[in-house]
Amino acid sequence: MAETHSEIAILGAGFSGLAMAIALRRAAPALGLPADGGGVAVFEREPRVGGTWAVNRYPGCACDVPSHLYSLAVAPKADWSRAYAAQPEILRYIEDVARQHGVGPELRLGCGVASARYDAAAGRWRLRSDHGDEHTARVLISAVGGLSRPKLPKIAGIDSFEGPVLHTARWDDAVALEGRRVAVIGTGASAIQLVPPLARVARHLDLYQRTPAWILPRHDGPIAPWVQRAMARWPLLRRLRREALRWSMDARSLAFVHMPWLMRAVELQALRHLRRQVPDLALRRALTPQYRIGCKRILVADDYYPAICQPNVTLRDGGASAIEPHGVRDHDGALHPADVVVLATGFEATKPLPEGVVFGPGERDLARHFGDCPRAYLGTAVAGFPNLFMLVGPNTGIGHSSLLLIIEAQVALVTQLLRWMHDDRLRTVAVRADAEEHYNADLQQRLQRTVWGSGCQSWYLTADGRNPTLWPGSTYGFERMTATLRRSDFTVETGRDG
Ligand code: NA7
Repeated sequence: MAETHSEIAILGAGFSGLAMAIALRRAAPALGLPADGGGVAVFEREPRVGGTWAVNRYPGCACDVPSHLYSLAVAPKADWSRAYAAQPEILRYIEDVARQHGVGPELRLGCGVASARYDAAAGRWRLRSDHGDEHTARVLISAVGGLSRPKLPKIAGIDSFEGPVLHTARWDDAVALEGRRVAVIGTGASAIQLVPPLARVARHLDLYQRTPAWILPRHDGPIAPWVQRAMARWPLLRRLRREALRWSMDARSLAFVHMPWLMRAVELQALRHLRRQVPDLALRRALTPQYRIGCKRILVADDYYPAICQPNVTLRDGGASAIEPHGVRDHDGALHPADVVVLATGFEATKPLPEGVVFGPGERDLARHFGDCPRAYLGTAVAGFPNLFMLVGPNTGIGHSSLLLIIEAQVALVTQLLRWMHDDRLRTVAVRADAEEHYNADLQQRLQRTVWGSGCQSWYLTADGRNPTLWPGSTYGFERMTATLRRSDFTVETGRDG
């Protein structure tokens, strides 16, 4: 089998992997890398770039962060067509960004990494691709994203269903839904986007709800062409719009993190939205959440409630108790026929990396090391795993603003680490265990009073209620925290070869 080598290997070509590849190109001279992307290999399992935006292709898929904030600072876009961009426009944007920044030679598309093992004697990561090819790299950067592994529900009899079973993140366009009876399991962010377009084409849609979600109005709509032109002509306008969005969204972190009681005012707004859109009292009651708003991700939708009120849609409150070859049993045991089952059941958010993939020195499995509750230093470095950096690692998720702001802050931090390695000819860099410990003790302390711990079950939390996913603060706070590299928090080995 062929063996190749690069200074840096990146796992994943979604937003974070590409942002990293772009930063490496921009900093290439300072890092001793060729300017043409040489020295960097980006491994991506899918045949195209885009990450979560390439695989989530279900009807209605869109972002719930406003477009002008859901774009990279290094790749501004003036002509977003809608206040909240839909998946095809975001995917096009990602592809354009890669092209405009020349990211291409470093891409290994359709080439997943089956395993990455640290070879301490050689000071190299040894990667084996899904095709069995070997690759070595001095530094490994995981950019696999927090929501990349679909969560498949353990519903009795699910394997016995005779029709197609689709997960929202593994959509198959070949499965026809027009005129069919569709069962949708789950009522989270993906489901509320999927239900309206599905209800328009399905003969009947049964929606299995386990927990009603809090939903705010989305206020989506097209951005007028003259506004797009003005933003292109006067970049300051676009920047002002972005900053205004960022400030207003970040201000919410105060309520999420420090004053959960303030969320009551937001609950009233959501209840008003529900009252306006759902006239039927019994249905309204079934759709009224019983937990503090913000504890699970707050959803935004203008067309979800109206879709549920359509005559061909039935809300099956209480969830699905079993699946049989030709239908789904509701909470009360009644069987409802279905031709297709759609699982809108989310992701393995607290375990984004499976076991058996990344092994540090001494064959230590990173996923096992993480156990049920992953932790890292600034969500980026893990004690005991030299020359490994993570993007969108533990506690970097953000419920109230754009994850891309966090990603760019992490990319800047990793670039600083790489620059240090280059300048001081370092063989290895690893975060110190006590620095990681100290950082996480502080983090968990701050997480204690947040709305996420106010008593609901969500994908943010582990089964025992710990929070390994979210950053308890503002995007500005994360940026400040990661802006200056504290070298004393790391141990290094000098004497780099090559
Ligand atoms: P989410 O937000 O995790 O939602 C998953 C939904 O599926 C949620 O309503 C769950 O109910 C439901 N679910 C999960 N397992 C089951 C079983 N076994 N039976 C019935 N219902 C179930 O995932 P999404 O894909 O919607 O969104 C994920 C993120 O992607 C989103 O926040 C954005 O950041 C993008 P529960 O509430 O757990 O009772």
